[in-house]
Amino acid sequence: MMPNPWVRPYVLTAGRTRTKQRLLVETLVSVPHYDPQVAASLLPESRALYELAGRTMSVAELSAHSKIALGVTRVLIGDLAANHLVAVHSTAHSDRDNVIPSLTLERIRNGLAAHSDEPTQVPTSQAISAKIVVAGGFGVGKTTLVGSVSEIPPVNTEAWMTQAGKRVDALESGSQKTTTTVAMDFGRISIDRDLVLYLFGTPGQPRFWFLWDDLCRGAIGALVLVDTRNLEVSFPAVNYFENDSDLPFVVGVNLFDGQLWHDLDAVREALALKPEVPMITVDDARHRRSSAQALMEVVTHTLNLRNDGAGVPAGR
Ligand SMILES: Nc1nc2c(ncn2[C@@H]2O[C@H](COP(=O)(O)OP(=O)(O)OP(=O)(O)O)[C@@H](O)[C@H]2O)c(=O)[nH]1
Ligand SMILES: [Mg+2]
Repeated sequence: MMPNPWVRPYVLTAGRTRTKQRLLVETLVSVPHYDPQVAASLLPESRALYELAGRTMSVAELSAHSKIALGVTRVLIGDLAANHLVAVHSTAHSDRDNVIPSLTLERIRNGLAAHSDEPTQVPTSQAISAKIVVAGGFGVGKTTLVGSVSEIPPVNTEAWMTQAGKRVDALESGSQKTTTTVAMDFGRISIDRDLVLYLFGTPGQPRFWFLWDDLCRGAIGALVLVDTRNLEVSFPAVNYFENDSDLPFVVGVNLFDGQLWHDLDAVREALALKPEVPMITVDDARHRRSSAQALMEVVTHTLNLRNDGAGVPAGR
């Protein structure tokens, strides 16, 4: 059953915007014991989420497929979990340690190196998830890169996000806020049946900056794509990771036509990039191997920072 588009999002949650469970965008949700009678007893939105979670998917996928705002999805999943109808899986990043174990990072790196176009595997009930953020300005190849390496078609359907969820309760009297939609890329790579890597492309429009913190929370790191023909469009992304986030990041020069027009040092200077930020080239974002290689560099960078003891661990 499709959710009712005429209900203001937070009416469904009685205005609540928080959950007890830690529900990151990549958190996997599954249904331990599907019961059709339970499904029939649920309100349409909760029912839609319950049915979808039967396939074990992330909070972001649940939101995108059900077309229920991310914040509302979180609250409804929280309610389902409180009633033991769905299981909320752990993520690779735990708030307690504020770190992703190095062994998990190595598993991800090896998985990216080996990854081929195998059919999607259904994650086990113990499966955990991790994520890498793909950022950069308009037209730098974010969707292309995510799409080339993902085992699912890029889910850049309109993932419904509400500004209300972050800032203003939609029910506030006189509020003019309505639901806004954002095309958000995400992709999925099953490292194995117990570990799923998600990729999230950041929405570029400035009015969605507030989503970046949410997308970056608990991530392994970020890949910031740049196009040397149009460097300035990626300035805001570089600024964000330099100043507003402690997430490790790597800058990837997308070569588009396979040619490096400017020396990497010149690009580094133009971006005013600190020397410790790695710069790599992405030979062709349309090809899985190039894209996987770039993602491996992000994982390697995070591991190196860890080993140097210099870096802040993945996560915020
Ligand atoms: N030849 C070539 N074309 C590419 C490559 N990467 C991206 N493109 C093309 O460049 C255009 C923009 O790429 P997108 O992946 O849509 O870029 P984006 O960063 O998602 O763009 P926005 O979401 O609009 O900010 C598309 O037409 C792609 O097909 C590449 O590595 N080689
Ligand atoms: Mg795009």
